[in-house]
Amino acid sequence: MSSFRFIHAADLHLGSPFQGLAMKDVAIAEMFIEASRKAFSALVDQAVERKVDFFIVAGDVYDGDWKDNKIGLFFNREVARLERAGIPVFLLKGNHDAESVITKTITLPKNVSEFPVNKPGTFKLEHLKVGLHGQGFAERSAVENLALAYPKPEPGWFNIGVLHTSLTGREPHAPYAPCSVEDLRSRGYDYWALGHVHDFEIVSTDPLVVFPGNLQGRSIREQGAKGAVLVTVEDGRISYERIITDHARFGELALEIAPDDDVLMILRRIEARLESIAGDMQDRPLALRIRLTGQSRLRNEITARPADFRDEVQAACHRSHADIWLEKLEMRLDPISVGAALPTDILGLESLIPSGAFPPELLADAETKIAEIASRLPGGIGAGELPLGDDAAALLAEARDLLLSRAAKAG
Ligand SMILES: [Mn+2]
Repeated sequence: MSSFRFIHAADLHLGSPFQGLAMKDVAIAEMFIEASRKAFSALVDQAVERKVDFFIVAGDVYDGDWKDNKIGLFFNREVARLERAGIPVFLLKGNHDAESVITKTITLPKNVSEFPVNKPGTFKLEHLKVGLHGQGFAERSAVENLALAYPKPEPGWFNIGVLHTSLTGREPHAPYAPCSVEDLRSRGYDYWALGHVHDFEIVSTDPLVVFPGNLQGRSIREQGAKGAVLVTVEDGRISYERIITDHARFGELALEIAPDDDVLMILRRIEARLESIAGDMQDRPLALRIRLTGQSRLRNEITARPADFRDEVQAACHRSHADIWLEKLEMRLDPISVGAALPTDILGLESLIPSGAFPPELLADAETKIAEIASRLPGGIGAGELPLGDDAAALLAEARDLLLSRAAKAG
């Protein structure tokens, strides 16, 4: 068997709107949007430098239909660099860039081959004795087990199955082209290049079944290092390594504060925890979600003016590293329960506003109103995404705290 190497990438989601960070931080949002493109360019650089023999993208090159041709022009320019380096590219359509979803088109260079969508197809690299089998998505939703219809392996060749799938279920990813690892194994291939799940995962080692994850995290739900996989086959022996491509990262920091902490002390605690985080950034900007918990005598004061306190926390982030951006500040503080003087509730607000769990009809009403607001927000809100990053109960609790603490201050 010949020796060769290839890159397996998936879920580029080019054109994906940026989710997270305050809308007012347009420059910061731009930096993160730019990161998705830079990540793909970095991967193309690696493919050319390491002289790979071919390049696979297992679905979701595009995040959805193009607003204009900008993203198609970008992709063409990058894959043309692969063509000039003599590297063939194999694309598969996923749920986000299914045949019926993408209406615009830019002619791609001759090195690009795309798997058919109505039946499985095979591409052969005769000189390497490599066969690539795959079927893309015709529609956004693919409910059949596509893998079962994949063709028999080319005998004596290195066979690769390319498939966009959630396997038997990978929450929170939508269930598409469902199949079991056993179904894949039954095809008798040497490697399965999967796409759809955004986390890197070695699903099986015999045969090697891999989700490379996406190239760039796009929201707080996509944390940690992101990239593709470089697979090397030497005399029938397969090895792989990850190529990290992300140019910006998302992270989370949970911190419990002490009841008597003043604002300065809270900021000092945050800065102390940021030291190691800043050390790990390797020149990437970081969008950080900070969650504060614990009892605090400052709870009412802070909750009454959330924007000022948020700016203080952002400033603390910048004192630790110039490129730590506060993605969100989650305040989960409890009032001090013992010996605390309750504010005089002149208006009787506390008795009017439900404490504890909210009644279902109030939650339903809140959800309707949030949906109304979401439909008027600028781009960036995907279908099924919670527009304000929290569920209705958490938003109502925040609103209740804000109202009560302002009323307490006024009283
Ligand atoms: Mn997908």
